[in-house]
Amino acid sequence: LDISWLTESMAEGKPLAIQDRHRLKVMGSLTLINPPATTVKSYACQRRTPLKHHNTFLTDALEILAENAEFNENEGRSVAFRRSASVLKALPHVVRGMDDLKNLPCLGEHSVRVIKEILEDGTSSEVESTRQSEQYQAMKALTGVFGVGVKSADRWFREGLRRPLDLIHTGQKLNLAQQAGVQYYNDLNRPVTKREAVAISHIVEKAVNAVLSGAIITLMGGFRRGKEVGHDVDFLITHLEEGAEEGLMPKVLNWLEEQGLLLYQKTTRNSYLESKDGPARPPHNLDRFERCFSIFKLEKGKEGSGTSLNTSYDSGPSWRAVRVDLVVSPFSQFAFATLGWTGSKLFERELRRWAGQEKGMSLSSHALYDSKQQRYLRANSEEEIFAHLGLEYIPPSERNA
Ligand code: DCT
Ligand code: MG
Repeated sequence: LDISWLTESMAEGKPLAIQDRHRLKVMGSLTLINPPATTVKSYACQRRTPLKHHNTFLTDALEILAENAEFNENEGRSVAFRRSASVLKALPHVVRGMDDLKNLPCLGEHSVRVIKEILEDGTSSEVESTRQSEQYQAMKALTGVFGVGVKSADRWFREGLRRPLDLIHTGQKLNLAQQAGVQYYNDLNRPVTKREAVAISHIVEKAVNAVLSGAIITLMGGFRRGKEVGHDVDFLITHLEEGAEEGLMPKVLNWLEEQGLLLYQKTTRNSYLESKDGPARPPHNLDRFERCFSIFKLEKGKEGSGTSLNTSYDSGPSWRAVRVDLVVSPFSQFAFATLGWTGSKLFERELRRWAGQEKGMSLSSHALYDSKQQRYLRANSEEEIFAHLGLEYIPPSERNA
């Protein structure tokens, strides 16, 4: 764009000639037509992040480093890589050069270095050596066992264990969850499809309806955000009549048990009491509902719409194991529970950070507390919670941060 006529007039301090004023006006509208490069907001909960995006070649790499930082119990580093990856997921275009990163928030020095290397050489040496490292591979395999966290996996790694079966061969003492984790390792590491999630929904609906009429059962987690596969199936159960949901979980589990549909279950009781707990935010905001971590036995051909023949299983046993999480929430907390259980994990984390740092509020899956007003803010829908937080509403399908 040649604007020498404008700079010359300005340098000479002369008023603009009529035709130059016209040219300036046209330029103004051109600027409107071609707005400056995409602006990206700095909290993930302020952005729309679709499931499919343009930069997987970069985000996969950054997420390996995030995962490895988790294996090393370096949470700060892990979150930094996850935030960088998340910014790239929200971009409406492919990142082709370093210029595309200008003005983007949350990109730390380390992430930028990794991105630069990938853009220039096609791969990052740090990411590749991490991917191939014995520690990363062993930690990935061992934490891939249901019931095994980073601490146990790390201890076993130091003792020379590498694979889930090593836990059995070396006679490690395993709790019930871990025993089930090893037993069903292959199934539980096979992605759960949307079809299978729907089949499980039907089973859960049948179980809940058998013991309480009028309950509302909603599919949460990744499937609510539009994912085609997941590592588990998450359900939130409530009832319009506050209190009717009390005692529901054991009855549902009994029913499932009687039908032979449960391979494993462990329930934690609802421990949230607003009056007692006050606004204090539990470190993990999700662990205070009546919640059941379970493994379902899903029969072949039960997924899909009633067809008994299913070509996706040609061999193997007549059923597969599927991880299912059930959560029961009182209706007054249902909007908060829905928001908290939809994810993604980073989106949730960023919502809580936004609430605390920008609004002086405390958000959990149970409630929203306004510290300035010193009161709880009620909400009957996710939209109302976003409004309380001064955020534009982001639908579940765009919370894939
Ligand atoms: N969640 C969270 N913080 C955690 C764990 C979970 O905010 N530490 C929320 C967000 C998602 C929801 O709970 C369900 O958790 P997951 O099943 O682990 O996540 P997901 O998004 O459903 O992933 P996947 O598709 O692999 O099951
Ligand atoms: Mg899930």
